[in-house]
Amino acid sequence: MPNPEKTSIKTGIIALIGPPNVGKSTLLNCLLGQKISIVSPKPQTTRNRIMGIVNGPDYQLVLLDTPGLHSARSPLNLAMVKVALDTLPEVDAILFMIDATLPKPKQESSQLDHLRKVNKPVMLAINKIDLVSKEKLLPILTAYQEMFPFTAMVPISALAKDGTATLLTEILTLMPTGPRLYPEDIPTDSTERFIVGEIIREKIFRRTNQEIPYSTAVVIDSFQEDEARHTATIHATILVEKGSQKGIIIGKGGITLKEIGKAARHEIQDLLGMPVMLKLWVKVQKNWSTNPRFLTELGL
Ligand SMILES: Nc1nc2c(ncn2[C@@H]2O[C@H](COP(=O)(O)OP(=O)(O)OP(=O)(O)O)[C@@H](O)[C@H]2O)c(=O)[nH]1
Ligand SMILES: [Mg+2]
Repeated sequence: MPNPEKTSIKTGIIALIGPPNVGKSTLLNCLLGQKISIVSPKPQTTRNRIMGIVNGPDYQLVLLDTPGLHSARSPLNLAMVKVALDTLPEVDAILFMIDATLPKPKQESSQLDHLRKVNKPVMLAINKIDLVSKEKLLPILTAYQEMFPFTAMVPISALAKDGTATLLTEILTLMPTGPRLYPEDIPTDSTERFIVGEIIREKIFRRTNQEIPYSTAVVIDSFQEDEARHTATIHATILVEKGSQKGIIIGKGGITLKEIGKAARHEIQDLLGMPVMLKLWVKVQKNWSTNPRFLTELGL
């Protein structure tokens, strides 16, 4: 029997767009109520489009987390920005996000030029308000109001889950009505294999510095679930571009790699809901980040 409630709900797609490190992935995880997209204090953590499907009794919102917009021009950086901009034609609305502690109106105004071209409703989310006073927030609101015809401007803290319910309500006003686009029981279109690689990459971002995180990619070599024993065995290779970087990732007596593996394994176990054997290797693959074929393999 068709259920009229189910065929005429608010349902649509919104892209989370903005500079690196403003909290786009944190917001995706917050609205989804589950960690799908990796987060780190370093810019340019997210490299791919990450989908999160949020279901309510009378709505289904498809959120697309994207890599931060930036002006670095290496092949990897260009591919990441392209991933973000390529989402724009397929969405119903755009959420542009800035960091309340670090507004960069000039830079962000030129990023908004990309959004002017697609002619879709754009909302502004001003994130990290847990770190600024109300007096500091007001001039930011005024400046951005003059910059772009945002449909709404919502101050939030994605980390403290403050203002995010209001944000969700505002987003839903921009969504068309229709049937659900995806089944209710899938939170994302990413494979477990992909998320496992991302978790390992997050631990590298959190434990290494300078150019190391940016010179690193993770490839899952094998992923085997033993259903009878209810365990999984995962082999993954961390690629770096130079021998010296390999040494840093491994660390003195293997300590850094051990820590990366331990932290990743814990989180992967939570994801899969079973004990995990995780084996990590580090391999030098010169210039992986400028090799178009390899970038395509990484979904870039
Ligand atoms: N204090 C505070 N920190 C936040 C908030 N939201 C995110 N962060 C922190 O900001 C940093 C960046 O968060 P991400 O979610 O990775 O940011 P992003 O925009 O996805 O970054 P890229 O993927 O690099 O573009 C992390 O250290 C987060 O914990 C917030 O509301 N308040
Ligand atoms: Mg991110």
